[in-house]
Amino acid sequence: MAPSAVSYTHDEPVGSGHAPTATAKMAALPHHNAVPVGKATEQEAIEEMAGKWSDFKFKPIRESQVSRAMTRRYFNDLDTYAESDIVIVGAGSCGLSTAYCLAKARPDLKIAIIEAGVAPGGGAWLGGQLFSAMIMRKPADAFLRELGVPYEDADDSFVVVKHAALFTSTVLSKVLQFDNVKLFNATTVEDLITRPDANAMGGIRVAGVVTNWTLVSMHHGDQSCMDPNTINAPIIVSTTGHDGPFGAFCAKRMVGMGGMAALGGMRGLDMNIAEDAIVKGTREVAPGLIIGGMELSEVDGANRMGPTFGAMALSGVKAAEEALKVFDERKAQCSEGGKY
Ligand code: AHZ
Repeated sequence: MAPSAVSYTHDEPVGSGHAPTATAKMAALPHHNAVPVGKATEQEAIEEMAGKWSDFKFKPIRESQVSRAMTRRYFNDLDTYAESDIVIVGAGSCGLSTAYCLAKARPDLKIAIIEAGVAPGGGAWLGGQLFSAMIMRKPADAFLRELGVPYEDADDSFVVVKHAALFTSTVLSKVLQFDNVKLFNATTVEDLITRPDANAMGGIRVAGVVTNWTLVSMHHGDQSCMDPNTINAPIIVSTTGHDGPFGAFCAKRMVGMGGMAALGGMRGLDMNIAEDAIVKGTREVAPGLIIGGMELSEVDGANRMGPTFGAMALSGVKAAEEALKVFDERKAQCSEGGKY
């Protein structure tokens, strides 16, 4: 269970000209001891090493043990997640929030996250214009409390996390601790798996993703024939952000295949309109494909909100809800009579 968040307020008189100081200390989040899985030897506490560095020695290892310890697990994961229940494309603030809610609600589902970057987190490592603080408009502070992220209750309308990286590292670490989640980073979704569907626009529904190492994906122009890999899944949640070198990927691909109408294109910045619209609009845009976060602004022609992140968190909460609403129906459609 997530540790409870502690918020802090400041008691400087408004307009005193001083930066607000925390009266209650920032919460010291409990640092749980790591729990080893498959404990092989007696554990040593770090304190026991103190002052004994001249005799210090790591346990012996052969290089192939390291290679096998990594590759066996990775290839086992590729095998396990080749049939996933839900694939989340993009591990930005919206994708990670979606993953947290889904993994917590349904420990029985296999959830794969595909992230093009080496570092998951998307645009949520900094606030805005490379500043540190992350602003979340209320009521998205509820998600911070759920995660146990400390924040400053600065105003009636919004709260402040002292560094965006505190939010991102916390949600990321919680997501990765769920047994039913696998993050494949440095991996790009470069196409969608589709199936015929007479009732859907363009006659197709989405039934999985086509992946490749991002570095390979980036070199299709100058290296020939580098075929991809695939993951079958009844639900894809796409949160690839607004248009850019990688952004809005699934929306653009669906439009290209006639599975969705032309993109509305992200509009200029209006925080008030944008955040409500993204949360409310998060939905299944085509059978099997849910779009949330800023990718949705490209679909709906919604405004951008810039450096305020409440909508990304709550769009993730809603994306998870929408996914679970249609999961059973899409899974039945994708079972294909056990034929393929
Ligand atoms: O690397 C991308 C990023 O981490 C990843 N991604 C994009 N295309 C991908 C693909 N396969 C796999 N084809 C892909 N991964 O998706 C992630 C998107 O994260 P993000 O932070 O850009 O999107 P978000 O919707 O979670 O948050 C957007 C926050 C805002 S609002 C805003 C503005 O109004 O200007 N700008 C940002 C960054």
